[in-house]
Amino acid sequence: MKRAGFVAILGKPNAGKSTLLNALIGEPLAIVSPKPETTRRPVIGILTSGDAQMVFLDTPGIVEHPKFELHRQMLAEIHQAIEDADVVLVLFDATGGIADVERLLAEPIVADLPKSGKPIVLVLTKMDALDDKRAALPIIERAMQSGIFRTSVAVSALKRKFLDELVNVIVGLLPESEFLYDPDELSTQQERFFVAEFIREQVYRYCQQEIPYSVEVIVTNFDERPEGPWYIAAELVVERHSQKKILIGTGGSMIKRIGESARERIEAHLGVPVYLDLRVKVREHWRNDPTYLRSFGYRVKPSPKK
Ligand SMILES: Nc1nc2c(ncn2[C@@H]2O[C@H](COP(=O)(O)OP(=O)(O)OP(=O)(O)O)[C@@H](O)[C@H]2O)c(=O)[nH]1
Ligand SMILES: [Mg+2]
Repeated sequence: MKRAGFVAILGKPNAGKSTLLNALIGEPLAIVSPKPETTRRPVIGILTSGDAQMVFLDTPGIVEHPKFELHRQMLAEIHQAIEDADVVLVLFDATGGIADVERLLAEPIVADLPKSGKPIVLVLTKMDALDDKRAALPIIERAMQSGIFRTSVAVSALKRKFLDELVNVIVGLLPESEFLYDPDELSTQQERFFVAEFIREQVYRYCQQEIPYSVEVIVTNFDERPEGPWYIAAELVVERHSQKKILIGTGGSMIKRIGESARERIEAHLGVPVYLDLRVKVREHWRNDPTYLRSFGYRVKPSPKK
């Protein structure tokens, strides 16, 4: 008997959702950063193990106070992932305290999860960062009191600890089904998407303050040349001219550093040499502009007529 289904990974920004997705599928597919609000669009990662196939949906973090249209779009993606899911994982950083878990439980998205009728699993992550593992117990106890969760599992995605236990729990909750995708597939998303994400990852790595949050990456050319390196061109879109200056850096030093690191990451992923051509463009206040967001591929609904 085979089992298969979609598994949404939810949680606050920085909880470790993308790291968990990568650890589960064994490939650094989703971008990761110590800065919050890294993931903006769901990342799909497929794990086929024995008679079970799990299609994981890594989602953007649940932002407490949405400030931009982009944030509202990220929240819409979370709702969509819950709708698509057969099983929902809610991640909590085990180094957080009781007050943090209370805040997570009070989030409307989390509090409303039981209405979905889907099995919800609490996943305590970053257990490696706890000196005293017993500190996790009151957190689990408080979360389980809410009645939201079917069960709980404590893991470390970084150290790949207790992931088999988590997978066993998930498999037990999946519906009986034939596999949804080819067992050799890791994702269903286009390489263009991952390339844009890998570039954005380096912006999060090298740039500070508001710059990473103000950058969107658009792949404008993806030429799989039969000979020589593949030619990939991308635009880094910022909100202001001052940000463009910082992103380019003195004598182009910053954009060069981002480009070199991103190229290495892209080459490792695609397995071919790549020529990466980056340009910086200004699109004022794109994070709050539905037209820009739509042109960047976000599924923004038209605003209601005033
Ligand atoms: N010690 C430790 N750190 C972890 C673990 N999992 C993730 N991290 C770190 O936590 C930070 C955030 O990880 P991400 O995977 O980007 O978190 P996320 O929930 O996807 O964040 P957003 O996409 O911003 O919502 C990174 O610095 C990770 O290295 C873990 O199991 N142990
Ligand atoms: Mg993420």
